[in-house]
Amino acid sequence: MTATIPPFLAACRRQPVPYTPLWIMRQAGRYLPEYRRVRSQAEFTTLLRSPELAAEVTLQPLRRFPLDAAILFSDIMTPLQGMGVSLSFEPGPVVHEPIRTDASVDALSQLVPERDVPFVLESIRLVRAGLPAGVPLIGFAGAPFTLLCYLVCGRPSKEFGAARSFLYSNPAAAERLIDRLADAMSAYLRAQAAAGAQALMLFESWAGLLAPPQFERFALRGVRRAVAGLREAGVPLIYYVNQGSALMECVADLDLDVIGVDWRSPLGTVRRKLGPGKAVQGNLDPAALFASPEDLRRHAGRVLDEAGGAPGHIFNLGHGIWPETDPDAVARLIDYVHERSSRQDGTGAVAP
Ligand code: 1CP
Repeated sequence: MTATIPPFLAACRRQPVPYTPLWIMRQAGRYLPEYRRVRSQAEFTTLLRSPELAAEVTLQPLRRFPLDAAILFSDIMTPLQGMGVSLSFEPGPVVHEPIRTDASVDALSQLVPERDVPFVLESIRLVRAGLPAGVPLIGFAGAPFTLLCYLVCGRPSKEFGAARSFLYSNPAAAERLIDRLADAMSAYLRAQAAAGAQALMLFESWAGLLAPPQFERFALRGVRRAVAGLREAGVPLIYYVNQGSALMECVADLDLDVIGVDWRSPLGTVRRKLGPGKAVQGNLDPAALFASPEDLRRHAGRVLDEAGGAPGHIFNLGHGIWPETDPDAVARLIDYVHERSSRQDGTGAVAP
């Protein structure tokens, strides 16, 4: 007899599942009182660098909710510190010397994960030891273009104008930076899988800033290069493309298993654009968690209906959960998605 594969991993591979698996972007974080308690005792960077604390906050939402996956508590900027970038969190990342010249691109050191970020790998080992067998752990990294946005601008921004103009004013340096970051994130993700991560996710949080030609030239250049060597890790690969509804045709042929999408387009439309070769992850508006219980069920039900019942849907929010969210609303959402999707017969129909 073969061991049953956890629903999250089955859905990543577009295999049938007993119910739609669900996890929540930023499920470990400030909306949980137990996270705020740990955080009141330790700086964010201390949390990131202490395997015991990072493992503890990773596991917190799993103790509270029947989530179908865990995601390592870390930040997309963590490996950049390992490459020699000086930064702080205020609370978003602030890069003390933004990268805008060829010389500063060349000054980035190569990332050797075991040497430069051993605490991340140790956190992964501790989380795996503390997780129930049916709940896989997702490792992650920032996608190269999204990291470039923070490195070039130096701090969070609505438009990331300095990053976008850098792509036009110095495209050669931008490509070199993308390549450096892609190689580093590739090594970083491979090390996470070797330490025990059972799926790997790239966050393209700022994809929506780019028109398709720039997205192809810079963002996808980085993603293709980052994932080129990752298939041998043998784990599903997820690419989250925030505000990417105009970009879905561009990502359909990537060698990846799952595309994560925001809430701005219905999943049915997204799936038609992606074709049958990709699973989808998403896409409830994080603001929907502020609806009445009845309305929340309606909004979540619409996401399930749009996903269509064919294998290959992982329920999630379209972006990170807001710190102001009531954890009880999360509990209701998870129960509803599990219960309602377990009545689907795999063809998209729902039993009465
Ligand atoms: O004060 C605090 O407690 C720090 C707030 C915080 C937290 C809880 C930051 C700073 N990062 C995190 C954790 C984090 N970041 C996780 C944890 C795991 C989980 O999901 O439970 C993950 C996956 C990230 C990834 C991340 N960091 C992304 C990609 C996902 C996304 O939200 O689009 C991005 C863009 C960041 C940058 C960042 N780090 C922190 C903040 C507040 C931000 C966003 C800044 C901005 O708005 O530009």
